[in-house]
Amino acid sequence: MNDIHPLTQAIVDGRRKDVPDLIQKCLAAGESASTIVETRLVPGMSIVGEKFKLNEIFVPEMLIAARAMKEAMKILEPMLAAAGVTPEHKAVIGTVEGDLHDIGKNLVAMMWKGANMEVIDLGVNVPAAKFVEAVQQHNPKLVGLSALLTTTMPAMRDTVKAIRAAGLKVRVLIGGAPITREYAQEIGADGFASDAGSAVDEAMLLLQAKA
Ligand code: B1M
Repeated sequence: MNDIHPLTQAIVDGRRKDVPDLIQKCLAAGESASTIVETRLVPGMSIVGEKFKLNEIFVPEMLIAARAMKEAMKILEPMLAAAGVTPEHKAVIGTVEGDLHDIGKNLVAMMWKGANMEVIDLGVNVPAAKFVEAVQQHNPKLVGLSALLTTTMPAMRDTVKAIRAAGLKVRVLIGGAPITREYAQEIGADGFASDAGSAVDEAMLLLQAKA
């Protein structure tokens, strides 16, 4: 059985060039920009996340799908803004101090955007104080920390410590190749995700959990 909407399928397949036409068809059929995001695009990125988790697709396919999603959002964002629709949640993300790896972190950021979150990306080599500053400035409910090196795992611990010491009411989700759920517990993070697909599920769990 295949009842996937053509626009959802175009996102899953990463067919960026087909996206504008398919969006116009949805709009012509009377769908609002927010309906298109919620019922056509976000489900597409969820399928991509699932396939990635199951090793049915890999990083290149995921990046291509995320590019198609970006193309769709480029068209729809002005309409959403005009209609006063804002993303449901806000998150800050970055790779911790001393670490320059950003491919995985970028994938997580893209998947979060695909799940209708506003994502403030601080980039790489981000000191703990900069995370604290960003949380104070943007007031997100979620902070994502990425680390790819065993040598930068302590910077992750320092960042969680600094966020807690500043008394900020924010959930911290961590990930990266050397990171485990046990390590997340050890350093007082609220959650852990092993890949970009799980990072969406885990973020939603944390965002819905009561303080
Ligand atoms: Co680096 N590097 N690297 N490197 N590099 C690794 C990580 C390494 C395992 C290679 C190896 O030795 N086998 C090794 C680390 C060893 C260790 O610490 N145990 C290593 C090393 C040693 C280094 C240098 C020290 C090398 C040197 O200079 N001597 C140096 C360090 C620089 C620094 O950061 N200060 C270095 C540099 C680099 C490049 C700059 C050349 C480049 C990075 C380019 C970039 O990111 N823009 C690079 C790369 C590409 C790699 C490998 C080959 C690939 C990493 C990658 O992008 N994977 C890597 C070896 C490997 O992993 N096979 C390696 C694909 C990406 C999609 O996966 O990032 O794991 P990943 O992200 C996943 C999950 O981990 C998770 O979701 C993602 C998607 O599924 N995830 C999160 C990640 N962040 C998350 C956050 C979350 C949730 C999930 O919540 C917020």
